[in-house]
Amino acid sequence: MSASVDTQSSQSHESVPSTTAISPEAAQAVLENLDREVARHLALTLAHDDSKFDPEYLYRALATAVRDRLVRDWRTTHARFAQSDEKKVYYLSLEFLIGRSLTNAVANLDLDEDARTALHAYGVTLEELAEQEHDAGLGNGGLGRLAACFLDSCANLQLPVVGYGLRYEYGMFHQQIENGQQMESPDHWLRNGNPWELERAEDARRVHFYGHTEHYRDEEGSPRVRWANGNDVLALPFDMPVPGYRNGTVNSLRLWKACATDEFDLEEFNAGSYPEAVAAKNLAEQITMVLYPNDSSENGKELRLKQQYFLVSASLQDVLAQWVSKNGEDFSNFGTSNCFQLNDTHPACAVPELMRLLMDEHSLSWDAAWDITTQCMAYTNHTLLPEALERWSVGLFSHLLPRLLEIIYEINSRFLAQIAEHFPNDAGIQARMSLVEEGEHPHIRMAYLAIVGSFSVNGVAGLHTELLKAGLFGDFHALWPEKFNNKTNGVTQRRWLAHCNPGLRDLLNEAIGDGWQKDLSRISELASFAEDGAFREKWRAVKQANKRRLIELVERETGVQFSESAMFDVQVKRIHEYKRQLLNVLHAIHLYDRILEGKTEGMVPRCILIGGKAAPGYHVAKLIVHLINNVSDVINNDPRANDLLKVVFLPNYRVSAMEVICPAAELSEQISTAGKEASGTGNMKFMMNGALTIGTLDGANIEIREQAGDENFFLFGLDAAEVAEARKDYRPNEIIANDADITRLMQLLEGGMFNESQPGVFSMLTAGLRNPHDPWLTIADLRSFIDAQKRVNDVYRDEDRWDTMSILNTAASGWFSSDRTIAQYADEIWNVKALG
Ligand code: 26W
Repeated sequence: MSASVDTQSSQSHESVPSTTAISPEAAQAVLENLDREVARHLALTLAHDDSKFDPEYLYRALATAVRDRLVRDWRTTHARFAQSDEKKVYYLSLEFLIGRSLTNAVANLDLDEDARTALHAYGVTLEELAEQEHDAGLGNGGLGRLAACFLDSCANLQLPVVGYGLRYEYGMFHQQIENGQQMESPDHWLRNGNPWELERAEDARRVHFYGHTEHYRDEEGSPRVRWANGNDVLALPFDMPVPGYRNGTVNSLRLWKACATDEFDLEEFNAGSYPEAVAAKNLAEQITMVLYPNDSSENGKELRLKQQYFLVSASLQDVLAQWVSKNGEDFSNFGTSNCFQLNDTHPACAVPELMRLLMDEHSLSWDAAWDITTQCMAYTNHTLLPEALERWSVGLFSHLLPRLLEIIYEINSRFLAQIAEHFPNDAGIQARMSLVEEGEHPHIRMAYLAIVGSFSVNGVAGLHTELLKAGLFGDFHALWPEKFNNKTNGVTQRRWLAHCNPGLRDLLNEAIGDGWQKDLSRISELASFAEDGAFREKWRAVKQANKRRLIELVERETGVQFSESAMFDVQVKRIHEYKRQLLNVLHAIHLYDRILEGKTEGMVPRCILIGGKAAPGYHVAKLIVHLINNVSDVINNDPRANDLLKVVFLPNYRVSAMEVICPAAELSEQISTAGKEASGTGNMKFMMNGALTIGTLDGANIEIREQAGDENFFLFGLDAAEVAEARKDYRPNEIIANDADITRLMQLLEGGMFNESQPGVFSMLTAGLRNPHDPWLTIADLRSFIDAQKRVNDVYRDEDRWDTMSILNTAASGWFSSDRTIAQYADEIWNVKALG
């Protein structure tokens, strides 16, 4: 190796010896037309023999050719980022639910025409080829998809933001339905390689686990701590490009893969024989093997804590190494030049880990390190469900991360002294606010750790933030009101409108120009077309075409035929009791009951589509999936119901399925128990695509209704305050007995109509509905829901009125662009400017 290479900073991606350096511009000039590049990659990069033409190869060739075109802007964006002294942001998340990348890159680089021309010769369309790509399903649901939308918006706004996450070998599990029940199988999304990632071995980091701490004095006599005798695991980064929309910016998402270090094998496993030692690599590599499929209850597993610390430690070391290579050991401006946004508490170990790195590795004092840490950490909460709040057992912590636990204890003792002073007369407050939940098995409260270590705490919709301030984090809000703020979620209109709904995109472009793709507030101009008959015709034609696309998907996946003239009534999201898929099923049974009773006058044909995954260990959620499938079987096989009602459970709901579903939906079901859904983001995708919402006053539904107008939203149910009140004296059995419709539908359900061969399988669900302590108050909202659905039915009969409402919903969706959300994070939390 030449001396000139040795002196290059190992941090710099630009570290190419000068004799062979190729500027990004020069590299770009080498590229030929896209069709030639595709042919070249097929023949040379992939050595594909095109006599047996394979679409999988063609996909890879096109993806590689498109990626080559991203590289110039990627390199210049990276260089600008590395050189700039402006503040930078790091979005730390255990989940990035990216979906597919090909068509997104094609659209953002404006390569649509070129790609179509290139594919013409192979007789394949871009849409067909895009189907070859496996979804990158590195997330569970809302929180993970939000992270992906945020990265897209940061690139669109040219903000200096890097995403940091884990490169799971297996993403969200694949869901199949057998005999009505959910079966999980592994999702090996990387099996055909991933053309969108670049491995950066030169930036590998080491992450330490287990061992113990040693306190000693350095040469100057200062007290120091070292973390000794543990195991190291190597963190190997893979970078994925995040292209901005036609603006020359390509940001980065850096995903870490866990690898064994050589020492790990040889020192720790020397006792065994060589093959066992090599096999032991598995232990280290397990860390990033699989995404945990829970989205609402923490399970306290050691491997999960390892994942969290692994992400946090590798990412913070990465940022610090870049800082040191530029600024040396001077950290005086670090806190004002960097911001870490914690996506829920999953990366909350960042607080003690940054303290550790600054003190133990860079010799800062506690006070200096604490000032920096609390200057640059910001925490987003995504859930009010108590069972989803992370608590790690002190025993586990001290075993796996002994140095971090010491630091957490020190943070806590200083914090408790502070609150004793602030609340001198409140005896219980220390125990309530302590970072350590005492008891036989003490636990660390990760949300409290995140709040104490951060300068900003935000909720994800107006109601959610208010409930956090008044309830869950009430004591903290009393102590530090200025820390709390709201950032209502959003979604990227580029994927969730322009890409997934090309018919509507073209119609919008024709009507109001294409400015909305970069700035969704422009979509309000659409409102002036709401009463325009000719425009409504076109609007309807687009929806019908999208419905035909969904009809094909449903038929392919389930064998059930939806009718184009029926109303498409859709609920897709994770299966959870609080999201009340059960309420939707009860309504479906009610409609079926009316059909059986012959009371169908004025009834509009409906196709009800439900999709979503249940956490593999969440028994009740799996039972709900089973019930939906059984109800679907009975109704779809009853000729009496045929023309009026279909119910389908669509298996394996995922990003690429939503791209077909939301453009076709007419009614969006957002029916959670008020106060439980932090925000929702599916609700926004449906609204953008012209669906009307039937919903409770929960999460961002409240803001959707405010934007669209009460008259363009189907409201039902108790609000959050009424829910709290109703719980005090809730008598579901009386409600059932006093309502003839509800009595009859419960008779169908409890009489075994949907489980003839399996008596009692659903009794847990029906008992839950009848339980006065049912936390979800499903029966309390059922009458109001049935009535609201009747209003939906009646409006749908008036096509023009429905389409006007639909247009007005899309026109009012500008607020729900993640560009707006990210602009608020940038101004109000991060204090960062565009690096144009
Ligand atoms: C520890 C297990 C676990 C894993 C994930 C608990 C909780 C989660 C997430 C917080 C669940 C989640 O995705 N929450 C959703 O976040 C969305 C984005 O802010 C919101 O729109 C949804 O309302 C919220 O349920």
